[in-house]
Amino acid sequence: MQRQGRQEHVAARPSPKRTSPRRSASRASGRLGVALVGLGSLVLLAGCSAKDAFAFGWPKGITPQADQMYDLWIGSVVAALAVGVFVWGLIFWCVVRYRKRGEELPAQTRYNMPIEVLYTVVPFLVIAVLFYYTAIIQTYVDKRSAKPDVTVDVVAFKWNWQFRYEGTQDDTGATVSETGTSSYIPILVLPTGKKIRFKEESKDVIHSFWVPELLFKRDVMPGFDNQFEVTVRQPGEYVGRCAELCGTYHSMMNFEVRVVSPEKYQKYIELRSQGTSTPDALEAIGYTGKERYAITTEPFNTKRDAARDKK
Ligand SMILES: [Cu+2]
Repeated sequence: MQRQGRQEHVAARPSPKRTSPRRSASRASGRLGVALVGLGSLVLLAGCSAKDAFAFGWPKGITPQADQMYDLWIGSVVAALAVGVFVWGLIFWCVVRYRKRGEELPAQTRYNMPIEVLYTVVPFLVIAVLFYYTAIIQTYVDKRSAKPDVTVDVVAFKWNWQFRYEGTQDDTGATVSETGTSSYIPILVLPTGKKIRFKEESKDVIHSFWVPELLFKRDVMPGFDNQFEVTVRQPGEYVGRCAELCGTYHSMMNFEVRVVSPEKYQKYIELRSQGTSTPDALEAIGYTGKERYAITTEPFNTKRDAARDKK
């Protein structure tokens, strides 16, 4: 009979080999190794370089303050990974070593004082170390020098910015300043390697002064004298934004920061003091053509019915 034949065939098959626990444990650790190598390759391929991959997602900053924050981030991630790998290791080891082999339960361990003390004390130590470094770096990032080299008054209003260079005077006797409008992006020119203090002031609601590359933002609050200080290492053009939802045109409240050499900064301020316009003063320090105006962002259409008109 056909049915019988099939049974015979099944019976003739060699019985599956019993794998020893040690062999299956080594196979499992082999698979784990392959998975980790795969994960590592994925991280490396996703980043542009090894340094990017080992930044663990931390963006690049342009200030010494940002470098310190990077160190804190790396330290925290390494600590988290060390704890994670240890815990995952214990879990996988238990899964393989104590998997069910029969009806008999393995030895049950409870109230093991050394272990309980260990897993109370070690997390406390980890948190204490992280807290210590967080406090140290936060204090460093928030530090203000007795005498900054440049002080900029940052005035936020719905929905734009005004920057005033303290200690300067233009041809009308007023402080050299830069004010944005809905058709003009304000450009804030700053020198490299100098201690720059920002003094914030809001004319209406809460805004937030944010240049992503500084890896820092501080709220601009009515009635509060919020300040902070940075030293910018790298020249370049950086977009600045309002990072606090402040109303209808919040998303359009952009500005640009131009970081130039101290000599160019000095020349720019001198020209502005003589009454030269921002685009002309920028041209005099090497920004020509379209670069006389903002290049990292552009004025948005603030007409409320603009979207409707497009349809
Ligand atoms: Cu705002």
